[in-house]
Amino acid sequence: MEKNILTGIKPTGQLTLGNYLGVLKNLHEMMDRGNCYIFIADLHALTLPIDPEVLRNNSRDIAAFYLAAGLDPNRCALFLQSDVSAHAELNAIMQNYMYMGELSRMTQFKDISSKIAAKSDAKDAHIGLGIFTYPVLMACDIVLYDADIVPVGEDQKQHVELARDLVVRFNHKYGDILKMPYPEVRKVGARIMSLSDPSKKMSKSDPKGDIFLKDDLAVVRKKIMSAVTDTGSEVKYDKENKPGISNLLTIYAVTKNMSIEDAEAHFVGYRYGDFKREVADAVCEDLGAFQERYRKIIESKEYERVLKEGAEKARVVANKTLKRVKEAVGLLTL
Ligand code: ATP
Ligand code: LTN
Repeated sequence: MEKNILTGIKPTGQLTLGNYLGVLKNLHEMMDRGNCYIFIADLHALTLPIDPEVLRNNSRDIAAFYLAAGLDPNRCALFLQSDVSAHAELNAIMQNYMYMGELSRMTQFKDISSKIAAKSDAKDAHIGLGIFTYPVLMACDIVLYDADIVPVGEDQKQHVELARDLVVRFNHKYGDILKMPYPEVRKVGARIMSLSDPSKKMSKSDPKGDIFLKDDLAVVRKKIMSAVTDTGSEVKYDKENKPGISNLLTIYAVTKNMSIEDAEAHFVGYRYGDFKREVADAVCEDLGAFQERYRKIIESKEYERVLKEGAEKARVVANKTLKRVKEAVGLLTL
């Protein structure tokens, strides 16, 4: 039977080269592998303060980015999480089956809440409930579509593991109701690091060292040319001792669809400067074509129809799961 593949992306900021290489570039392969559900996790974006107009624009952008990256709306469902009410409904049920202890052990929650708590201004130091219960909603996103495979970056693996715990717990109590999902973290490009500090993930909420997908190509080139490198002069993949060079090699390999070994072999004898120039050429060529497609999609508003039709397809599947769960726990479905 065909596998169900589900992934979500939070519209909290400008997408980065990390999102592009880690997720968007794998769309083709993903559609070949199974039934794909791809959604914009806009409810998750509300877990930290965000300006309404920024949220709206980010959501539109993400839809257009997915289409520009080659997503075929006839072969998958692309939709807004908030447009399929079953996510929020299932969340209201599932929050009773996850525990405060396990949620408080989540790395993302610990990181974010400690940052908020450390804020100097006490009035900004409130930690919303949503960031704490984030993994409950995420588990609902996953089980609603009977997802077999959940492609995520390394940082989100822990949340998918928790969704698996929930499935075991729920099914143990009510029978075989929920499907068991598997997190899938890609090897190459799974974690693109910051260009200014290669010990940190390139992340849209930490914009230093980022390349944004909407950056001017001249800016992209400049950022790559001034990326932090390491001591020594050899272009070699060695994450421990050469994190900066290893990151640039990863970026090159994923951009060119080649293995790290092949990329390394290609750069034997190169100096850092020439190496960076070639990485910049590769990224700019790829990103330039991508940006052109994105602009056309935004102008034509093609994303609106795609999102509406995607939500219709998603609702059919999600509502079936929701009904199964409601019946299992004893809610009357009339
Ligand atoms: P934030 O910093 O706000 O957590 P993010 O940049 O990590 O945001 P998400 O919306 O959390 O982005 O993630 C979207 C998808 O992109 C996820 O699958 C995530 O793991 C992946 N991703 C994010 N950053 C990177 C990165 N630097 N390298 C590879 N994949 C990434
Ligand atoms: N938490 C994820 C986004 C996300 C997601 C999901 C990913 C929300 N729900 C379900 C996979 C499956 C993130 O921050 N990247």
